[in-house]
Formats: sequence, structure tokens, C-alpha cells
Amino acid sequence: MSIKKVIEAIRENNSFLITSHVNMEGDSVGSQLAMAKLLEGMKKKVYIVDNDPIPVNYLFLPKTKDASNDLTLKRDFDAALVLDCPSLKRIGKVRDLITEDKLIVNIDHHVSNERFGDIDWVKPFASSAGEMIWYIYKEMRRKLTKEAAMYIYTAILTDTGSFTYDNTRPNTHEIASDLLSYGLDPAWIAMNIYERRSVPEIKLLGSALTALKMNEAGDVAYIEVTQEMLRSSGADISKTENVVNYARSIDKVEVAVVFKEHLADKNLIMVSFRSKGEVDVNEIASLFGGGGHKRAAGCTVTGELSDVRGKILDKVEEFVKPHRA
Ligand SMILES: [Mn+2]
Repeated sequence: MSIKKVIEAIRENNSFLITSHVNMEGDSVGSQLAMAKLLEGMKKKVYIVDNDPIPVNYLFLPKTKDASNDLTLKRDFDAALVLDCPSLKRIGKVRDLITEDKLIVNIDHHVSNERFGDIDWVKPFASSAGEMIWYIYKEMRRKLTKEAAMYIYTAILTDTGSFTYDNTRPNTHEIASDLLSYGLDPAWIAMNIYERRSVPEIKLLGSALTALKMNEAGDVAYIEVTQEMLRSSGADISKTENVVNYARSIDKVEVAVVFKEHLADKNLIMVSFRSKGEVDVNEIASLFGGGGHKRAAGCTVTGELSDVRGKILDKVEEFVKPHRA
């Protein structure tokens, strides 16, 4: 389905619920706020509701107070816009707000997207969901504002790893150039997102990196983050996201995996995968009920940490093997 169907749904309905995946990051935050801005400019009623609060490093953005994670409030809306979300399960408890009678519009760029909407607009070649909101602005000939540009720029910047991942394409830079022309300050935005870490977060990174292990061939790096590590660091669990990138950055590493015990349930293991080259970690994560992108994916598996680690590392070996020289 196409962007045209999405625009039709926007035009034909008056009130909207906007949501995204659990454990939000820059793209989910930026794309939702940009979409809300577009709809408000058209005098539509908008509610942004997410399973989790916005991470603190995105609170520099204007209007983050418009996003709520209070699921008890009653909200009436015609259509739900689900952004940056490969499956309906990934919106967490917000799922309960979307009753049978609501139109579901699925706007996403994950290759693993399950096409769960009444309208599905899935563009795996888009750098981010934020980029897709930019297309909607342009297609509808709605004027961008500095505020909306800041949301979309944040989405693109974070989802492309600051323009370093392979989803960075010529048009990604063209769009970024358009966004900067609204007077954004890229250094200030990057400082807010990347350089306002807390001491506990850096200490947690330290203990996680100390726990790093390698496979025999030296091309798989993995890290276990236990409840104990999370508790003793005092760090916010959402702040462990970049640990996996350090593991991937090791020379000759093809795949990096982080296993993280859930703070509330020791037998819930959150697994993040990163690939540096040809190994498709989305395929591996999919085998365990998760998904994502070719070089960045995740899943949540029930079981004891050591069992989950064993099962997953066996699969990773299987996938890495054919790529060994
Ligand atoms: Mn995204």
C-alpha cells in the first residue's frame, strides 16, 4: 500500500492516537512528535500515548509533554497511527486502547514489519520512520516548521547512527539538508542526545565491557548484563542500548550480542544483536520471536540467562560460519 492511502486516512479522520514501540528511542520519539505537529496544523485532535516515558536525552525537544504514558485516561479517537513499529505486540500496553472499531495505520521502515494495519505503508529503504513523515509533509504540501524539522532530524540522526549506518543514502542527506535549512543547530541537537550521560550510565557501561566475551573464532562478541549489574550501577535500564555497539566495534567482529536480564523478571532476557557485515541479524532475531533490521535487531526470550545465551550463540555461530574465509 502507498503513502496515498495514509494521506487519505489523515484527511478523512478527525481524531488520532499516535503510538510507537516500547523502549522508545530517537526515531520513535521524533516521528511521533512530527506526525502530531502535522495533524495539529490541520486542526485534528491528537493523542500521543506510549507504553514507556520518553527517554531523558530526548526531553530537550519541544512538546515532549504532549506524549503520555498514562494508559488509564479515556481517549476517544477514530484512527491509530502506529509508527516505527514492526508488530502490534511491540506497542505494549497501548494495544488495549485500540479497540476493534478503530482504523489502524501502520507506518514503518522495519524489514520485519508484520503488516498488521488496515493501512500498511512499509518502506524498508527509508532510513527511519521520521524520514517517512517528511515524505508525508512533502506529498501533502504541508509546510515544515523549525520544530517539526527538529523532530525529523532527530529521528534520522539517531536511526542512521549519525549517518554512519548503511541505511544512509544520498536522499537521506538531501532530506537532512532540507531540515537544517529551517535553522536547526546540529551541534546542539547532537550534544543533547549523545553527551548528557549520567555517571551511573558510564559506570554500567564499564562493568558491561569488563564482562565482554569472545567466541573461539574471534568474530562474535557478547556481553551479559545481569540484574545485579543494573542494580549496583543505579543506571536507567534504557541506557544500556549502546553497549552492543562497543562490542561490534572490535576488529574482526561480525556479530555482537548483548543479553540483558529484565529488572522485574530475571527470566526475561532482552537480546540485542548488531552485525557489521553480511550476517543478517534480523533473521536470527526472527527465529526467537523478534526482529528489526539486517544489522540491528532484537528479541525477548524467556528462560535462564545461561540457557538463552547458549541457544542464541549456537544460532549466531550457524549464521556467521558461511561468511568465514
Ligand atoms: Mn526506526
